[in-house]
Amino acid sequence: MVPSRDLAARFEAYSDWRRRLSAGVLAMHDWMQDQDLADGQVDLRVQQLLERLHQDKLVVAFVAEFSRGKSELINAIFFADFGQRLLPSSAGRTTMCPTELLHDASRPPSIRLLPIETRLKDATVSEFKNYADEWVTFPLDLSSADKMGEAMSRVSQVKRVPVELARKYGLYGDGEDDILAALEHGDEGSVDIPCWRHAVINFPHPLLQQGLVILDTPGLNAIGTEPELTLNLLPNAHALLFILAADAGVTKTDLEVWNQHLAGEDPATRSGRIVILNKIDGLWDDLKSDEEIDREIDRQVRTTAHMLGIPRDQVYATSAQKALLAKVNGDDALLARSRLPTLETSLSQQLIPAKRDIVGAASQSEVRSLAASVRAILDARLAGVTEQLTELTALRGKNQDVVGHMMERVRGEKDVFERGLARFTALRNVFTQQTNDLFDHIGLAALRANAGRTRRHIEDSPFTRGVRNAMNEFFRGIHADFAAAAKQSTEIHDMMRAMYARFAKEHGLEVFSPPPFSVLKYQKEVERLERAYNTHFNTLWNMVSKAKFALMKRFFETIASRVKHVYVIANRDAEAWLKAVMSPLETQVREHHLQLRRRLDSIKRIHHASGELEERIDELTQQADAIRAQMRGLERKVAEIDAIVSAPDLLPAAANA
Ligand SMILES: Nc1nc2c(ncn2[C@@H]2O[C@H](COP(=O)(O)OP(=O)(O)OP(=O)(O)O)[C@@H](O)[C@H]2O)c(=O)[nH]1
Ligand SMILES: [Mg+2]
Repeated sequence: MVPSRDLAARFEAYSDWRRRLSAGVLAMHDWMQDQDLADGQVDLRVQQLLERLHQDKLVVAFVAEFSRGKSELINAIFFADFGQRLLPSSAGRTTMCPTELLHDASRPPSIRLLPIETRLKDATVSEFKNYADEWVTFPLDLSSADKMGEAMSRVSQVKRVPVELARKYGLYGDGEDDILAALEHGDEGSVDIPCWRHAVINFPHPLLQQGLVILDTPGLNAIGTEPELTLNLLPNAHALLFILAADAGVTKTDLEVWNQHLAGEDPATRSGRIVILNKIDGLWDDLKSDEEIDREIDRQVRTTAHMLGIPRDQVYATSAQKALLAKVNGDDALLARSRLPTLETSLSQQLIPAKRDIVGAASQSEVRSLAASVRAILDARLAGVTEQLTELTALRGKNQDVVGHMMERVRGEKDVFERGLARFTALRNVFTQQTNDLFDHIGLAALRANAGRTRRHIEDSPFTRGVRNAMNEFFRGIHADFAAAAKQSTEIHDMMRAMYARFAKEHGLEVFSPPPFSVLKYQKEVERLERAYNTHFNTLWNMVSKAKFALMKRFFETIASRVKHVYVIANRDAEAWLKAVMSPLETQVREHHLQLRRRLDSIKRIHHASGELEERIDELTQQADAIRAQMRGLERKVAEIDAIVSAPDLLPAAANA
């Protein structure tokens, strides 16, 4: 079995697992609906869980200096089936813009390109993704590998423009370390720049259809000019593959790329990093024995690991070019010699199970919390029925007077409770007010105002100190927002906890302790952005002298757009939390009210016709049994989902061999 099939098989098994998990969740939801146990809140949460499972992506990014063989490696691992090179790969700078390969079934196969001119506008690449008219789209003809290769070759298109214009785009400066210093210079005062800022290739490759997203990046400092890459695409990738070339060794610029984009401060975030020492075919020397060659490769691998400060087994030696050739020609011996199979196996073994664990744990915890909310309703119902049963059983053989007395008591209880409902309504009003305050702190309006202020400050004072102050102010504002939100949510939490305790005490309801809301996650993410900003600020500032301003503004817009994303998630989470805190109380109140009415009802009936007592006791016993059966049914559904989550992969036998 060819190991790229192993990657495909594992990925297919992972998708299959996701499908089974979705089916399990769907079955649980169907059952809840059948049993009349799903309300709007449950429906919504199930919907969201299914969507998350469906859209789940695995992003693998290739990062390196130019000409190390990123594009060739992607061709060899993923696209050898096409019998030729799909992504352009050649000596010198080839890939000129970040290129995402993915599959989006809602669009026809195509390559979409964002013109470089958009660098003059404030919006970020992710924002542009929402506006189809900003992109130039070419269809992909899947029946012809030649035509596909031709369409994909556009990612290396350049055009000659006056130096002044390149400067405006933030692509050209005067210093020695110009971003694109290696660009071809034309006649006096002109320079070649990339035609496109970003490319999205949409095509139905089996792996991409399963949710794999490949990110190919351009080498040579170009990463730094597109903040979208540094701040968004790379940090969010599940795996980063860093490529070095055996013929070049670890150069100064390789180290710069590594330190800026891959090294990371936190060892935990370094887990998805894989280093590839490519072009080992350069060491294949006919005058040396295989052992000598292996020793030489091993020596280079050790040096590389040492220079990057990583364990030796995190470095994989390969020849992308020979692997592609071998796969195209079906030459197994050459493929083995290229060592690509070892890399592919380890990629699929490390990446996919880790991803599966994360998705499985998240889904399980969501299912448990859903089941718990349904269980709480069932518990309340069972408690109500049991109480009625006790009451009625005690009436056996009692005379009408006693029954009348009891009716009065329950009626009194019901009246007291209904008067208590006024307090519940008052609480709802306070809750709504506090909720509004919470959203004032972390609402998008607050962020918009803060970003607007920062933009003005940057424009008013476009110097190092001015920009730094403005940015520091921006982050201070955000931290203050989240601190205020934390305080507000604690107040809400305290109030609700007190309310639950009081209801439980006064009406004999079950004590529920509402979950707290933590803003730590958002604060951490903002801190990460702030760190990224601090790391890249100086580099950017020194890189371009004249284009500084345009670049800085774009840099700020990217950060602002990431922060906006954090706010959006925080808002969504806060909304879900508020529901989780309030709706059990609403359910408790509703159920309790219903039970009081039912109790009163059945005693009334018995009061009027005493023959009904035994009949009513039977009825209630059956009801209690039915509720218990529902509880068991719910447990079974959760156990079924647990079993799916932890089931071994359904790998085709050959992939395990
Ligand atoms: N000998 C040899 N050449 C290779 C190997 N892998 C890639 N190359 C060649 O190296 C050159 C650069 O490869 P690319 O795939 O374009 O490199 P890249 O990292 O994508 O470069 P940019 O797109 O410019 O950032 C091409 O001519 C490839 O054919 C290899 O394993 N062995
Ligand atoms: Mg390339």
